[in-house]
Amino acid sequence: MKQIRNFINGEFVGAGRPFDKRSPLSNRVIAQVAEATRDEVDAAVQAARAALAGPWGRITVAERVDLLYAVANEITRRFDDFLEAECADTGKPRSLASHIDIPRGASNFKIFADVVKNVPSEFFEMATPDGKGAINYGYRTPIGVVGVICPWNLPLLLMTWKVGPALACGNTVVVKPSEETPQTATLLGEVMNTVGVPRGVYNVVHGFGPNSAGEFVTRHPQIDAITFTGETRTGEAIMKAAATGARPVSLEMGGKNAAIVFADCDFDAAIEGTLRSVFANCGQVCLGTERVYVERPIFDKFVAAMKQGAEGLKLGPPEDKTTGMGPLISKEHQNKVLSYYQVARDEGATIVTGGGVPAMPGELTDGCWVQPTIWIGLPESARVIKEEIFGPCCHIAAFDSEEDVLAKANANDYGLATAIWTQNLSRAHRVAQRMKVGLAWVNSWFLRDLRTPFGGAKQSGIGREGGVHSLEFYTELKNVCIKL
Ligand code: NAD
Ligand code: 6OD
Repeated sequence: MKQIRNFINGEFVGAGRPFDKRSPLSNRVIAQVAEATRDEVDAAVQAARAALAGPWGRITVAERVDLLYAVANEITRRFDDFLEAECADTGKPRSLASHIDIPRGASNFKIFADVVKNVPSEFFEMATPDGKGAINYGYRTPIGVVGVICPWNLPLLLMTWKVGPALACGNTVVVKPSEETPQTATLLGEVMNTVGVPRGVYNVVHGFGPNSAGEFVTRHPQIDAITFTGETRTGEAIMKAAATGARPVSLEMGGKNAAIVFADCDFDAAIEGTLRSVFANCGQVCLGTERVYVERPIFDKFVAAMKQGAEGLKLGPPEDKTTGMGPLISKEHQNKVLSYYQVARDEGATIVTGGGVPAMPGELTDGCWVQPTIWIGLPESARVIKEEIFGPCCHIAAFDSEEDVLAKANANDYGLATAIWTQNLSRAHRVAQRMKVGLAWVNSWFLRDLRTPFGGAKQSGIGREGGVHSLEFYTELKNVCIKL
């Protein structure tokens, strides 16, 4: 049985109780993970503090940048190891992880190395009464030891999305991966050692949230800032923990994203993009679409094409090249998604396709599989239209005007992302600007330029990360005023 340990001060350790990691494909135990004790979390924080005061705090930006490039290159060199670990933990298709998760794991280090190398600081010259003047410049310092709390849906991608900029800015980190996906964060510890990142810069502690490693990290008084991706309710708990000591938080949280499809869209592109945004990663993408609004003249044709696309998705294991969709992450999450499938039936939905558990062969029989599912016919007040499900499902509704669809699409507590499908350029801008979200895609979905701001409005998040925006969170910006 594989043993997965904590990575503290450059060493793999594990004094705590082990817990089981199960495969989403079969529900069989595939590894034992060492749950970090409170003392181990404290040791990780102390190691991170020592590294900050020691070698990591002293190296030049150029040396730091070289190390981050080396990390990225080593991830790429060990691509197959990362791919195998990510697919084992999540059950996601290799075709998906090899295109998105692992390459982004590497590029998240390069982009932020480039940012810190190339972004200049601000400078203001001012007049003074004595006529001699003064100058002001902005000077950035690391914020300190950053607690990084991660989810399970895109484990390496979302963890490095935070660790990359944190390290690029000169901080050290204590990472708490999701209990469901411990492997790639641990593997990254090996990479850090191989390329010579000083001990204590990157630490990993495994475990759960409340009364476990997650809470031990977020409540630790020597954690200077907390960056989190996960459910909104968890983000609220973390914000409360961070209030003690008035520590800054960056929160990337839940979504209930709407796709808006106008009758003038490129129909095939809209279908392809919407199928991807609903079913990619088995619907477990925070940016994914769970509400689809389609202009009435093309509604029936759109629903029929979505049904055909969903029914054409082949469910299967990661290594099968024909697999279009894997399982959900866990039995617990499968039960949650299936409970929403029941809620939709209770609320009177018309089930266009799916709604249950597929029969899977052999060792996949007991895995966390659900059918790709589409509903129509529900009122906007229905729970499956209001609440985040985080599964491969959507409700499709017709709309009659721009005002109509904007009112419906914006009537939600979340505000993460939207995808707008139209060939009318003016309308595209108008609707994108009026959607209350952090990210609006037009004629695409999940097209990412890592220099752009990423984050959510309303209950989907606090703050923006990406490009220079990450500097706002991961550094302390000081103004130096010099009287001449
Ligand atoms: P989750 O909130 O259950 O867990 C996330 C992490 O928080 C895990 O590591 C967990 O152990 C830890 N945790 C839980 N309770 C804690 C506590 N009290 N204190 C400290 N840590 C705690 O989320 P999840 O189920 O892993 O991920 C799915 C959710 O993440 C969905 O809601 C999805 O929308 C959201 N998400 C958002 C984004 C984004 O960028 N906005 C990206 C991916 C996922
Ligand atoms: O692309 C990214 O940088 C990012 N943070 C994606 C988040 C996806 C949510 O599941």
